[in-house]
Amino acid sequence: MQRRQFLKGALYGTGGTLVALSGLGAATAALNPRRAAAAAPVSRKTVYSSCEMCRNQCPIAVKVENGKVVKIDGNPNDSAFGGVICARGNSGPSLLYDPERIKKPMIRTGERGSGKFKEVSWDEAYTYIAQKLKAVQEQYGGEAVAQTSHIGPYDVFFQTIGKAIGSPNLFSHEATCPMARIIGLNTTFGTAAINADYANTKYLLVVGRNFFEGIHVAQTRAVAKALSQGTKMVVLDPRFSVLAAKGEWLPVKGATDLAFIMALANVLIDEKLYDEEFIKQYTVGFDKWAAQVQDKTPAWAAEETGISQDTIIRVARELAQAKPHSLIEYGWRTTFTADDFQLRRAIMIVNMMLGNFEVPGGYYQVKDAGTLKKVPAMAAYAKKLGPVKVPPFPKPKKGRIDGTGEKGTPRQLTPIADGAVGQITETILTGKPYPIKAWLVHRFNPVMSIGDTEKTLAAIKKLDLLVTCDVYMSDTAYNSDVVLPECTYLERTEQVFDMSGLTPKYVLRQQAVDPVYADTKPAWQIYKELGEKMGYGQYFPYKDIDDYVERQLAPTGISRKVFAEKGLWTPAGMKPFYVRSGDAKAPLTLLATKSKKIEIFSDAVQEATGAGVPVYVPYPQPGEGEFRLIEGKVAVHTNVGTHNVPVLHELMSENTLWINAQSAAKLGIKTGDTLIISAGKYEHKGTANVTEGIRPDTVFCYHGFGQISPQLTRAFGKGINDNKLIPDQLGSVGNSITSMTFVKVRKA
Ligand SMILES: Nc1nc2c(c(=O)[nH]1)N[C@H]1C(S)=C(S)[C@@H](COP(=O)(O)OP(=O)(O)OC[C@H]3O[C@@H](n4cnc5c(=O)[nH]c(N)nc54)[C@H](O)[C@@H]3O)O[C@H]1N2
Ligand SMILES: Nc1nc2c(c(=O)[nH]1)N[C@H]1C(S)=C(S)[C@@H](COP(=O)(O)OP(=O)(O)OC[C@H]3O[C@@H](n4cnc5c(=O)[nH]c(N)nc54)[C@H](O)[C@@H]3O)O[C@H]1N2
Ligand code: SF4
Ligand SMILES: [Mo]
Repeated sequence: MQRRQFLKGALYGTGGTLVALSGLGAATAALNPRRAAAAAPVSRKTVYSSCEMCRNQCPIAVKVENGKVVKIDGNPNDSAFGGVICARGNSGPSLLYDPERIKKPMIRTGERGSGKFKEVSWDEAYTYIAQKLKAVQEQYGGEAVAQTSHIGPYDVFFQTIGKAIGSPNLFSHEATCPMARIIGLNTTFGTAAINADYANTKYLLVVGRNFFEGIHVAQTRAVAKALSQGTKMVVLDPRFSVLAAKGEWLPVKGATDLAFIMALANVLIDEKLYDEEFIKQYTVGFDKWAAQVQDKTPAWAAEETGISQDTIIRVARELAQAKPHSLIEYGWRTTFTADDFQLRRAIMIVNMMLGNFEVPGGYYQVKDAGTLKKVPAMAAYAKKLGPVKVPPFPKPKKGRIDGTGEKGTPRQLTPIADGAVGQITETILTGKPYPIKAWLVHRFNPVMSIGDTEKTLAAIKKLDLLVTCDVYMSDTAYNSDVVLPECTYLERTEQVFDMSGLTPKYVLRQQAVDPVYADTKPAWQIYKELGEKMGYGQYFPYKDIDDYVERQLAPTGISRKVFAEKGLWTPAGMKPFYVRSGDAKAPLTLLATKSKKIEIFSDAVQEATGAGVPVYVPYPQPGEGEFRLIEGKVAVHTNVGTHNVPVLHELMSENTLWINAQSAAKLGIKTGDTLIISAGKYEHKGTANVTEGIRPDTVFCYHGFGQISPQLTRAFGKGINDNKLIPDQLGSVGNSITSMTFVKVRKA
C-alpha cells in the first residue's frame, strides 16, 4: 500500500483515526471512493477483534472482502474508544501482507548473529528446542531456563513451558515500562488497578508523559476531550513534546520531578489548601509525609528543578482551586530514575491531598466484573471469568536470579510475576547467582529494549539456546538459534481479556482471516504443541483456543455470540460508577491494603527501603560538555516493533537528535549535520535537529530506530539506536533506568 492510499484509507468506513495526533500533520481527511464494482461477486464481513499494533489491544472492527483485510476501524460498540484507532492501528494490513514477515520456523546454521538459518518443519523445531532444554535442565537445573515476553494473553501458554520445567526465572517487560508506577500504586492502595478519569478533570498536571504520541486511544481521546472543554494542562518535560505544545510547558531539569511534587505538598500544607477531611478519613501516615516535606519549599525546589518558585506556588494553588476535579498524572513509562517508584508514590500522595479519589475527574479503582462483588451497590454486575484449571507445577528449587521477592530488600516490592528483566544479561555474563543457559523470548526484543545493546548481544553469545517467537526477523530473532513465526493478531483468536474501567468490560480477539502464510501459528498452539512434545501435555488440558474461551465464559453465562456480534461484553444498563460521587464519605471497600486505608506511610516500603514516605534523593546532573540523553515514543511507531512495517516506515524512517539551539551554536552544529553521540565506550552517528524545544543540558531522540537486523531491510541501520548508548542500569526495585545517561556530542 502506498502512503497516499494508506492515509486515504484511514478515514474510510464507519470509524475515524487519530491521525491528527500523529504529530506529523501528514494526514488529510479524504474519503476513499469505494472501488469500482469488480466483475466477481464480493463477500464482505466485519470481524470484531482487538488490535496488536501495540499492546493496548484497542477494540477494532476489521473489514474483510473476499477473505482479505481491506480496512481496520475502531469498534464503534465501544464508547470509550468511539470507533477510533490510531495510525499504527490503521496500518495492520500493511503488516499482515508484508512479504518480509517470517513465514516458517527456522534453525540457525551459521555463527550466532550471522543471519544464516534453514527453514524447518514445526516438528523439527519443537524436537530441537525440547532436546536442548532437556540438556540444559539436566546439566544446570530447570532454573537455568529464563523466559521473557511483553506481558500479554500468550503468557499463560508461553510461561507454562518454564513453569513445567521448574524455572523461577519468568520475566515480563514491565520493569522497562510501568513498574515504578505499579509498585507506587501497590504500596499505597494495595492494588495497581487504578485509572484516571481524564475526560472530566478540570486541571491536569502531567509529569513526563506524552499522551499525544505515547498513545492509548481511550486515554488520548479523554485528554483531548478535557482540553477541548477548557481544562488547563501543565506539562513537566525537559523537552517540548506534542503534549506540552497543547498546554503550559515547564522544562524541568531531568530526574528532579520529585522535588517539584514535594514542593507542591509543602505549599498545600503551608497554605492549608489540602483536603483535610479526606486525609483524616481515608489515609494513614500523613504526619510523617508533612514532616518530610516541611523544608521542601518552593525556593528549594526552584533550585533543584529549574522551575521558578512563583510557578510552583501558582500550580499548587491552581490544583487546589480545581480540587477534587484536578489531577496529577501518575505516568506510564516510569523508568526515569533509580527510585522512580517513590516519585510515583509521591504523586499519588499529593493527589490524595486533593481528595480526588473515586470522584469524577479524579482517580478511581477499576470496576472489573471480577471484584465488583466487593461494592454492595454494584454486586449484581459481578461476573467473574472461570479459571482454566491445570495441575500444580513443580516448585522451583532455587530463588529468582534477580532477588525479586527477597524480604528486607527493595526487591520485596517487585511483583514476582514480572521480575527485573534487565538482570538477565548480567547473570548470563557473570553466571551469578547461578548460570542461565537457555532463554525463550516471546513478543519482546531484548536486544533493543533492555539497556545496552552490545551487552545483550555478548550475553546471547554465551547461551546454549535462544528461541524467539516473533512476526518479523527482529534484532533478537536475528541473533537466535531458533525462530518461531507467529501469525499476526488478524489471523488468530485469543482468550477473553479484561478491559474494565468505570464499568466492567470483556473483549475478545477474533480471527479475521486465514493465515496469509500457512506455516505461521498462534502462540497458544505453538506452546501447547511444544509442551506436548516435552511431555507436559497435562498442563494444556484444553483442545484449542475455542475450548479455552468456553471454559472462561462458562461461569459467567456470557455467550460467545455477544463477541461475534459486538466484539465486547459490558453489563447492560450500568453507568460509570465512582464510589464517592454521591457520598463524599462512602467507604472504599475496594482498597486492598492491610490497613484498609490509603497508605501515605507504607510499612512494606519502610521495611524494604527504610523510607516509608518518599524521601528526596538528588541525582547527578550532566557536567560541563555533557547532555542528559532522554527518549520517547513517536506517534507512528510502536517501541521497536513497527519500523519495518511498510506504510509506517514510509511515514517515518529515521529519528534525529534534538539539541538546544544555544548548545548547538556553541558546538557549531546546525540542523541536518551528522553528529557523533558518545556515552562511555560507545559511539553512535546521528543527525542533528536544532530546536528551542529542549533544555540546553538535554538531548532527545525518538526510541526504537537504528535497528540491527539486516533482515528488516527497510528499517535496518536507519537512525539512532538510543538503546546502544543507554547502560543496563537497574533501579532499587529492578526497574530499568533510561533518563540517567550522560552523553557528549560533536560534529562528525
Ligand atoms: N504511538 C505510540 N504510542 C505508544 C507507544 C509507542 O511506541 N508509540 N508505546 C506504548 C508504551 S509501551 C508506553 S509505555 C507508552 C508510553 O507513554 P509515555 O510515558 O507518554 O511515553 P514516552 O514518550 O516514553 O515518555 C514520556 C516523556 O517523558 C519525558 N522524560 C524523559 N525523562 C524525563 C524526566 O526525567 N522528567 C520528566 N518530567 N520527563 C521526562 C520524555 O521527553 C517524553 O516526552 O506509550 C504507549 N503508546
Ligand atoms: N532505551 C529504551 N528502552 C526501552 C524503552 C525506551 O523508551 N528506551 N521503552 C521501554 C518500554 S516502555 C517498553 S513497553 C519496552 C517494549 O519492548 P518490546 O516489547 O521489545 O517492544 P515492542 O515493539 O512492543 O515489541 C517487541 C516485538 O514484538 C514483535 N511482535 C509484534 N506483534 C507480534 C505478535 O503478534 N506476535 C509475536 N510473537 N511478536 C510480535 C515485534 O515484531 C517486536 O519484535 O521497551 C522498553 N525499553
Ligand atoms: S493504540 Fe493504536 S496501535 Fe495500539 S492497540 Fe490501539 S489502535 Fe492499535
Ligand atoms: Mo511501555
